Amino acid sequence: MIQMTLIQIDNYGPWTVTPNPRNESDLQILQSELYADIQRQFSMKKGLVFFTRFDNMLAITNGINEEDHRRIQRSIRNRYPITISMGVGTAKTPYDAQKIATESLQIKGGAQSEDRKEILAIGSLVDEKDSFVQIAHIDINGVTDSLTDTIPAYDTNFLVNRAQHYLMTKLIDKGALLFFIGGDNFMSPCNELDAKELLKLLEEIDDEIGIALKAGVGRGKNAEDAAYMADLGLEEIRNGVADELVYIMEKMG
Ligand SMILES: Nc1nc2c(ncn2[C@@H]2O[C@H](COP(=O)(O)OP(=O)(O)O)[C@@H](O)[C@H]2O)c(=O)[nH]1
Ligand SMILES: [Mg+2]
Repeated sequence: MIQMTLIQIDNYGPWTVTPNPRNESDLQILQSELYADIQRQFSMKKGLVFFTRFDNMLAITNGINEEDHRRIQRSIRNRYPITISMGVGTAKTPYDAQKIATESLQIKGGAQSEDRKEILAIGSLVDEKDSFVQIAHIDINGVTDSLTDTIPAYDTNFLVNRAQHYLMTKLIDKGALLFFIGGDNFMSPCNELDAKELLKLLEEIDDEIGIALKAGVGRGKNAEDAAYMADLGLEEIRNGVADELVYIMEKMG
């Protein structure tokens, strides 16, 4: 079972334009500082946050309990001009976990409701014995030589974005999510997806749009271990140790 938390800024839309529209650069600074802050706090408990839309972030939070979530909310309230609400859900697949997390929060009020403030809506929390996270760290082959050092920066960015869209489209059918994490890298929380299915999907994308991908897959009891194992798996492929496009590594307990 994977546990996911939706983190949502309360009433952010209205705040950005009240009393007058705030400078976009200031909003960008607020959003990126909030992301870094929330990442730091969840990572202390071995969680992992994806910036997603910045006003809405999704995190893998296996092992993080109610009081841990509340402490983060209080700390943000004390230091920022905004507050955050959270929804928590657990399921066999990451897609279903974030769906439950979202629904738990949605029934407590809208994102732009003036009455909804610092809600913590827990659908469910994962038990230690059932805790399992699988993450694929997916990377585009040879981006630096073939793109970054060769074509205009914006064109590379466009291509990375296209790869992301294809990956998201195929992964969602398997109950898996996909997040851009920088450079030419993506992370996919993908409990329940087996290596064969992932390999097939990467090969399809290469056939369809000519973008060659590889993936390290990590498994663990929490996001930190799973992501680290995924990184190690990817290194095996990069170093040519694993003669495959998908390589799995595990650390349970
Ligand atoms: N967030 C993140 N970015 C990475 C990671 N590894 C590489 N990158 C980024 O991806 C770029 C390309 O790296 P890499 O895929 O190793 O090189 P390639 O062989 O040219 O595709 C780097 O310049 C970084 O910006 C990683 O583990 N996490
Ligand atoms: Mg690469």
